[in-house]
Amino acid sequence: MEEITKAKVQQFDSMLREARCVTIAAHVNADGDAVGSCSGMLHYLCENRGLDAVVALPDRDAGVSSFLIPEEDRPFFLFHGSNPEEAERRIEGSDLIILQDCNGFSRTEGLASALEKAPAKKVLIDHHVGPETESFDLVFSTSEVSSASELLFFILMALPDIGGDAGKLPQMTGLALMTGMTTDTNNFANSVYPTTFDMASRLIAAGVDRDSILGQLYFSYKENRLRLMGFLLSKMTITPEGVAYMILTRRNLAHFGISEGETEGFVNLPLSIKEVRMSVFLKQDNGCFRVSTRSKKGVSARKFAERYFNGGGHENAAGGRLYFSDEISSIRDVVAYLEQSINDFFA
Ligand SMILES: [Mn+2]
Repeated sequence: MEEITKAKVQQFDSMLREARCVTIAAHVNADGDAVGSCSGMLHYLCENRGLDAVVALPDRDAGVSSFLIPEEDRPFFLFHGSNPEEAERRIEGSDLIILQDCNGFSRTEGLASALEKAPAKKVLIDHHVGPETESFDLVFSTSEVSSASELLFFILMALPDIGGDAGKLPQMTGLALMTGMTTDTNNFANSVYPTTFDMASRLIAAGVDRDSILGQLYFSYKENRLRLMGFLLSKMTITPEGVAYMILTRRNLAHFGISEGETEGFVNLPLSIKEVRMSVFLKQDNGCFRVSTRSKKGVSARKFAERYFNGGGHENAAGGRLYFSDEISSIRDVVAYLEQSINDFFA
């Protein structure tokens, strides 16, 4: 992988050798890749390097990715959303900060100012476009990988103590990185590169139990999650431009007794329809709707999210927000804005 040069690996290795107190962070609304890459790094730093390392996330908890945090790991995960002082104190006292799965500190919301101000050395490991390189001492960034977990896997492989032997990774690191890659590729359905299969193959050879990961990710849902999915699909709108959209309100969630994090993946469903070129999923949040966009080749979900929803992301998988305002104050207004945006985008 071109991004992982000898010089950068050496620099990272010496940063780890000099570090005493490390904090690993990732983006808000942490997904499988964010939690997976953080847990993967955490176990490597603690078990193979003997470092004092913790993960700090902006959220209240790890939501659907909680299975990646077994009981004994909980003390090593700080959630700013539920205990801001603890997370901020830790960041202030760190001498190395590693940010993963986002292109800059602004994506860490509540953690951002503490991370920016911290006197620590800073490393970025990410697969999104537009890394904020000026905020970091060392940057590993390429969008030619499936996930931050995959990029981290190959960085670890290049470190002298691992020497390309995935068998030398802590067991939990292998499991966590495989999980992050699996969720970001939607189980090998998108953003898959030759290196992605290489990583999977080497981790399986090293004993990672993929069946148990798939069991946790895809065969452990609540009945009502599927019923909510059915409800939303039955109300889905498909525009003449081939854009499918679904709107999830707080009331829907309450009615089905489902948490917002459990609707992860819903946005992908409409793409199974031949005529659908892009899918847009809106979820009601505090004072806004969170917007997810997914597209097929030839349509840019990223541009759509950037242009109309203050967002960004990957070419075919992006997101943003639609804030309530004087003009947009009801679901009807949201639908009108969305329809108009779609019209404008394909005009
Ligand atoms: Mn990711």
